[in-house]
Amino acid sequence: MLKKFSVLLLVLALFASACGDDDSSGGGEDMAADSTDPIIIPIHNWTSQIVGAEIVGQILTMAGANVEYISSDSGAPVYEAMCLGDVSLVHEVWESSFGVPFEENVAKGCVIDAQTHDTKTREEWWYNAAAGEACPGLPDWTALLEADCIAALSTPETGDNARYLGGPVEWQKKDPERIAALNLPVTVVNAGSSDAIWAELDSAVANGTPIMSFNWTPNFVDAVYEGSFVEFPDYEDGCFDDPAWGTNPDATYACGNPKGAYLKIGTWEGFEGKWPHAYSVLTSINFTNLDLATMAAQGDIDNMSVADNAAKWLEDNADRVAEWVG
Ligand code: TMO
Repeated sequence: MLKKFSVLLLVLALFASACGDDDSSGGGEDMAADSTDPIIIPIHNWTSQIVGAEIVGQILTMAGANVEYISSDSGAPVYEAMCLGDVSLVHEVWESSFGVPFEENVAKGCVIDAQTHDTKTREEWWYNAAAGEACPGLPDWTALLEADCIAALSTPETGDNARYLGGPVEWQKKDPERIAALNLPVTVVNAGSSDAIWAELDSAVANGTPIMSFNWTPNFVDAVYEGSFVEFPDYEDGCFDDPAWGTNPDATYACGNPKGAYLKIGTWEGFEGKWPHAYSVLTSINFTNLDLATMAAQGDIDNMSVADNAAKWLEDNADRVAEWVG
């Protein structure tokens, strides 16, 4: 009797351990069932990410997962939260903005480099057509050393310096470092939101005023406004961390941001163990440049709501989504 009982216990113990977490919804046959705990998806502050978060959440829901959203800083804090398991994934890890905190936490082991999208990204200073006319040397960055160009880009706020409208500080651009390294007569003014950048861009273009602001690709801007990225010295290994690199032997960041940079999906280290099926679906998701540009354009040009934007993208890409969901 005692022996029979302990065999039963042993069987139960094996069953429990094969099912993973005790809060798992696993039934008798489905030993690898995902936990019913919600997968926590962060919402950041630019359109493709906000719409993509809704799309990723709906794809994981189709795969049987429960999802929950939280608003989250997109810089180092979201990777720290992911390390603690408080955020389950980031589906738009932009190399140029977030590569450093992402890779630091991957190196610690608490964040997983789960998937690399086909999307190739660039985040850089950008100028409109009027700035191009005022600064004929652009896109080459040395145009920003010319007095006429600087005067055309200066405002009362920036005095004798040109004004550069940067993104929100949480996007972690090294603009002050670059300005110091290249000795540029430029003052950074950080916008409070992406919408604030687009509003200024729109009125500058409407008024024919030169403007230099942060922009990135893939985005909607190319489809609406004439303009180009400033070409700084090409990014190479060492530029961001080795002062000896580049024209200024005493400073890092004497270069542009990487071109053709990655866009990745990162997850909490416990994601795959807790939601193995959702993990395999998540890591089959692969956004292209056109996907992100479309999400951005549907939101920022067509003014679609996040819900309508995501629904349209999911409908237009139903075959790919069905393949990802399996
Ligand atoms: C991370 N971002 C796309 C806003 O540059």
